[in-house]
Amino acid sequence: MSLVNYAAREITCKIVYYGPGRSGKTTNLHYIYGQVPGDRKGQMVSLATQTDRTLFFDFLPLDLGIISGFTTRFQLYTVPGQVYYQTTRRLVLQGADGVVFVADSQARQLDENVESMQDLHANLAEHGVDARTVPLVIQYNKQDLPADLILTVPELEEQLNFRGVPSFAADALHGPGVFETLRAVSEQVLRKLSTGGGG
Ligand SMILES: Nc1nc2c(ncn2[C@@H]2O[C@H](COP(=O)(O)OP(=O)(O)OP(=O)(O)O)[C@@H](O)[C@H]2O)c(=O)[nH]1
Ligand SMILES: [Mg+2]
Repeated sequence: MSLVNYAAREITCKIVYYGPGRSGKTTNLHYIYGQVPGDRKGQMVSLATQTDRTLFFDFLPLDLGIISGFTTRFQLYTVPGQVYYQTTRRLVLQGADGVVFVADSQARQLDENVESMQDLHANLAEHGVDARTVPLVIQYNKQDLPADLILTVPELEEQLNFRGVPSFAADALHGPGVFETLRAVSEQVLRKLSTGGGG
């Protein structure tokens, strides 16, 4: 739920990176954190297990500067992808203004991607949100892996992109696709806000 403070002319939006375990959600935030200048970001908070799996969530506040006269801030979150953390995922998703679905392009992860996409829609419904109205962008991550291990973008589109939302091939480890994805979801969120669809 975006917070709009008209008196202070400030907008704060929540973007949630969703997807199956090990698809690269935390890696996206690390890459963004590493690229954004110090005066544009707050401290990144990661709550992870010793083996780097997200335990609760990651959090990264970003300052986008002034847009249409409003100081605009985005708060990026990741959910823990492991099936076990269903309750946490639902909590972190609550109040999201936009969602990035990070898919793992590896062929053997196809079922996990499909399940996670269904899980996303079930959890949005649980919050009483019509999934078709939530700004959503899909990222096909790990496209840097050898071609025999991964599905092509058209193959992934057919399995995952029923709404025909914007989608991007990515290699979150090295950067390609990371900011394209963030920009696309940001634009959708701000467009929805400016047309009065924000809550
Ligand atoms: N080759 C390659 N590896 C990646 C890419 N993105 C992430 N990885 C690796 O995949 C593993 C999992 O990445 P994470 O970012 O921790 O995955 P996650 O989605 O946050 O996982 P959970 O927190 O368990 O849900 C790590 O070893 C990353 O280095 C990518 O684009 N290409
Ligand atoms: Mg993680």
